[in-house]
Amino acid sequence: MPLTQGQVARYHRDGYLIVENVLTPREVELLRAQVNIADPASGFTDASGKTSRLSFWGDTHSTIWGAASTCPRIINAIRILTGEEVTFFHGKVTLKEAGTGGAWEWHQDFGYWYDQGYIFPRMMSVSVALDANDEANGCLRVLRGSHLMGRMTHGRIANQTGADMERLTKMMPFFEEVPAVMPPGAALFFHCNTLHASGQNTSDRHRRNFIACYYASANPQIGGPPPAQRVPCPVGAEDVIERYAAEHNLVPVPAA
Ligand SMILES: O=C(O)CCC(=O)C(=O)O
Repeated sequence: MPLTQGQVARYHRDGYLIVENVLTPREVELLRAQVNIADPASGFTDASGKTSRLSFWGDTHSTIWGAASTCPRIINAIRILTGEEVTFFHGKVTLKEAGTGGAWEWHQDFGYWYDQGYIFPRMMSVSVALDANDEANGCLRVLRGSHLMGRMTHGRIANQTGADMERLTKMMPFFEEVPAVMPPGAALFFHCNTLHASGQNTSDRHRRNFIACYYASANPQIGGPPPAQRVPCPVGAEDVIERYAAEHNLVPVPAA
């Protein structure tokens, strides 16, 4: 899945890029089977009290999510879009349950990664749809081009980190708000300063996505290891997800 020059240019102009068929239907089914809907551990509450669930992973070898973070259709796109070598940062599975899943407030990821000491916003994420993402089940929404204005002040909104809403409300008319409507297997690549949010899941369908985050290996971090010691994110085999599943006897779950 090489990106075209046009796609790369659109990413730099808009701060995001949606690409379909990044994962195959079988890869999606294998990953979806590993989302633990019953896991009560990881709720993030929005301003109205509804909850989205997140589970995190921190390496590229001990889970199928780590393996997926090294899938060449993902990691090579990340390297092309950042334009430099990248290191795996962390990943998360987001679950918005049918009917009850909560919203994510407007924020930039660099709004809080900055507080972890990263000097430059040379960091980005990919959110891969494991279910169809649409407005009814709370798809991600992005403000086109907002990555170009730099980092906003962030604070706490319920138990999430959100952008300064007083300023953002006045800024919104200057941007186009784009819902990231995606079929399963599609991916939203987005810059760490792109403002994004997502609504509540008012549908009768779960919304499951996995998000993998990366930083430029040469991006210094206050208190972190020297950039020269950073390990570039491995690039897995084309069938890295299927191989991981076969080695660990994981079985797919067809779409509901
Ligand atoms: O998955 C979503 O709807 C939003 C998640 C998000 O914005 C984040 O984890 O930073």
